[in-house]
Amino acid sequence: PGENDPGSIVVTKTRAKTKRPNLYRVLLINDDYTPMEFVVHVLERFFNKGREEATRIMLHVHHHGVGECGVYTYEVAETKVTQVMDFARKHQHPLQCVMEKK
Ligand code: TYC
Repeated sequence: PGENDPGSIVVTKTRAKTKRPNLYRVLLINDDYTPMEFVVHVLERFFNKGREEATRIMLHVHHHGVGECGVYTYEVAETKVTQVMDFARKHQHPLQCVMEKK
């Protein structure tokens, strides 16, 4: 095949680019004042965890200082952070929720 081969046909295969979205971890930060039960409730309500998983994550944050609640695309992660921060403020707890790129 080539320019000097009049009988040849070049077949170009194209491959659809399946680009994966950037993913973000949503993290809870430990503090000394937010009640454990409130954190468990947050994990159930905003991160769709069952009571057992929610309790496991809360205790992980309590003991290690930080822990993952879930992994989401940018807009979803941003929404979760805003929902948690608004809910914590409304109940006057200092709970902090942040997102970080994976
Ligand atoms: N350390 C808190 C307490 O002892 C509980 C807690 C857990 C607070 C997780 C925040 O993200 C947090 N009441």
